Order: sequence, then C-alpha cells, then structure tokens
Amino acid sequence: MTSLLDQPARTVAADLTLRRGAARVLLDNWVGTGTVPSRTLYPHQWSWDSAFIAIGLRHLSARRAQHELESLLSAQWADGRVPHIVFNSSVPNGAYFPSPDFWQSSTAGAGAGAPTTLETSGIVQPPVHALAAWLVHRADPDESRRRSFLPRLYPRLAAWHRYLTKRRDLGGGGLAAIVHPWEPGMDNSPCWDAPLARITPAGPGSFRRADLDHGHPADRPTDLDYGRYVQLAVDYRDAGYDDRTARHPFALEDPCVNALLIASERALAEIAAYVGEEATAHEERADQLTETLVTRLWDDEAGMFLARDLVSDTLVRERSVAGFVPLLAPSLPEELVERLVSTLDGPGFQTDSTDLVPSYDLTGPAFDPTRYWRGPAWFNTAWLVERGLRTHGHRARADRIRASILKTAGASQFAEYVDPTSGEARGARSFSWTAALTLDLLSTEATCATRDKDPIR
Ligand code: 9WN
Repeated sequence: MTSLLDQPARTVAADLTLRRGAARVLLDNWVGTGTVPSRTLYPHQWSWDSAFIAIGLRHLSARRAQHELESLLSAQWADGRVPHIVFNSSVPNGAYFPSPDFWQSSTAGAGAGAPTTLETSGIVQPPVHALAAWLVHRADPDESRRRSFLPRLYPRLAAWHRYLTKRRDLGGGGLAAIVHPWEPGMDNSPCWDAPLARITPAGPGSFRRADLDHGHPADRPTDLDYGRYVQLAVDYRDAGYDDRTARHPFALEDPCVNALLIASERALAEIAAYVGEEATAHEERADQLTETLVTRLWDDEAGMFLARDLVSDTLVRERSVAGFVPLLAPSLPEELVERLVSTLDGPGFQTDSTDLVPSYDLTGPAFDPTRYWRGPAWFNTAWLVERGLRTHGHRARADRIRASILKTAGASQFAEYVDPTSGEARGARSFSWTAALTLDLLSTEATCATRDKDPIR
C-alpha cells in the first residue's frame, strides 16, 4: 500500500496547488454566515471547528473570518456558555443527530439563558475562540479596527471564560470540567471509557443516528457509546442545562481543554489591552491555570498530562494526544517540556507513516487505528502540538509535524483524520479545519521562527 508519506517533496507549485485546494474547501463549506465542518457529516456550525476555521480563513478574507466567530458568538447563552453546535434552521432535522428537537435549547435552556431566536446544543467545546479572535485581528488590524471587531467580541469572550472558570470548576481545584464526551471534541477517546461505563445507556430504539448515513461504522463511535452520549445529554437537558443544580455523573478535567483555556486567556490579555480593559487579571489567570494544570493533571509515570475523573478523583491512566497540548502554555516548567517531547518521540506516539500525532497511545490497550479518537491522527491536534513545540523553541520537531500536515492534507483530500499506522485517509473528506489549518501553516511560514515562547503570535 502506498503511504501518503511517499508523495513527492513540496515545491512552490505544489504549495500553490495545496493553497488553492484548501481555499476551495473553505469556500465550498461556507454557508453565508459561517462554515460547516463537512457538507455531508456535519451540516451545522460547530464551536471549536469555527475557531480553527477562522484561523485559516483570515488568510483568505479577514472579514469572513470575523463573521465566522461573530456568528458563533451570537448564539452565546446568558450564562456565558458558547454552545458546541449552532443549528442552521434550513437544514432538515434528520440530517444530523442530535438535532434541535433533541436539545430543545430555546425552551429547556431558557433558565440558563439560551437564545430564544435560534437553536443550539446545550454543551460546549474547547475554548479556542479568544486565540482565534486575536489571530484574526492580527491578520488585518485595519479591517478589525474599522469593524470594531475586538471591542464587540471582548465582553463575550470574557463571559465565556468566566463560565468555564467559575460555573465549570466542578472539582473546586481551579480547572474547567467537561460534562459530556462531546465537550472535549474527542468524543470516543479511551480516556472516557471508564467514566462512561458508569452511565446506563439510552435504549437503542430511543434515537436514530444520522452519522452512519455518511461515515463508515468502523470509523465512528459504537452504538453503545451513542446510547451513553444520549443519556447524558437527556439528563443535562432535563436539569435545564443548569450547572448549579445538574447532577454531573460524567465530569472530568481534560488537559487539552484547559491548555486551550490558558492560551486563550493569554490572547484575552492582549485583546483586553487593545480595547483598553484590564489585562493583568487575564495574564495572572493564565499563569495560575498553568500551575494548577501541573499540580492536578501531570503524571510522571505516563510522562505526560492525563485527564482527572472528578467522580473518583483519580487520574485516568490512558495516554492521548490531549496530554501534549499543554505545550501551548509558555510558563510550563522546562523539565516538563522536555519530558513531553521525549514521550512524543517514544513508541506510544511515533510511527513511520506520519508525523501527525496519533490521538491515542499506539501501545495502549484500546488503540484502534481507524476508529475516530481511539488512534487516528487528526490535523487540528497536530497543529496545536506544532504550535506548542514552537512555543518552547523545539523548531526542528515542530517542522516535522508541519511538513507532515502539509504533505498529508492535500494527498488525503483534506481528510478528517488518517490511520497513523498506514497514513491512509479516513472519515470525511473536504473537512474544513484540515483545509483551514493547512492554509494557516502555508501562510505563516515566515513568522514561524519568531513564535518562540509565545503561542499567540
Ligand atoms: C459531535 C465537528 C465535530 C468536531 C468534533 C468531532 C465530531 C461530533 C460528531 O465532529 O463530533 O460533536 O457528531 O461526531 O469529534 O471534534 O468538533 O467537526
């Protein structure tokens, strides 16, 4: 079988073709106010997708990138949460499950401040938005100033972070918790297996999956997973999506979510200073979150960060790509940075087929090369690890990931993910964040060397 790594070396002409291909995907997936992750599998607007998409779109049109974030944030709830899906009312209910009639946000979420004029899900995704907003602003500061982009976004982004740091500090230890496997964006990661096993699944006849109309069953979560996802969401909905009163039988602190919160708090400090608001509190929060992340989620034996299960108050002993994302924290102790790099270069995360990072430990008991977040390598997490490595001056290591992203993206038709053992494309094609982040790497070559110690440049 031919691996994607067997493609010819990059040339200026190849880069141009890649850039055009990536731009084409983003143009095709734009629906007027925002971008769908995939025309087939995901026909609405997703939260962390939109942030990654805006980071790429800024190189095509800063205004469109601003619209991407603005439309997402216009669906923010009064309690500060940014919903993980904003539904497009012109898409039929059966096109995606769970659909608006399942979440019932405008009615069930009324007490938590859900919008009344549009429908959303009731859960959240990782906070990449302030980072994206700052990068979008920097791409065209004049256009940003003309449209008062940051003054309009700052209060929303600040409220979003307050929701995560206050309402979602379920463990009381100072980190944001996730309450559903869809929230970290790594839905069926083996990290959730043990905590999820406690949840009684909804009956198979009580819902109909739409993902299998487009995705291969071997690439997707199982029916049993879906039964549990549904039950957790139904219980949260029936509690009015109110974190103060909802019982959260699934609650974890995830290293990727919290690392993105750190990077975004740092971006928020820049945004605050730009709009004339107090910036120090954001900087201090970023440093405090970094210290807490180390105290609560670092595991010496694993050589990386792990998720903490708040129900049992123990670390989940499964190693996933989420554990490398804290490289984005500039004040991470040097010794931990070196440990993370050596774990990344170890047998758990190194393959001959690709330098994209497998989503789960290749030597772990649950490793599956094709099933979604149980092994396949994803482009967004590779982009995050690339940025994290560069933050700490590991340029050569970052360059390898970067080259692999560029080589694989076009050859895979901008796939959703790849099998890390063969480099073969899996999941949806023409996937928006794959195209967007490819475009970003192609466009920021010149500034790569200057990003050291600063993930938000
Ligand atoms: C559920 C849209 C989203 C991504 C997630 C990815 C997948 C949804 C699904 O697609 O999740 O939110 O239906 O499987 O896991 O990271 O944001 O691209």
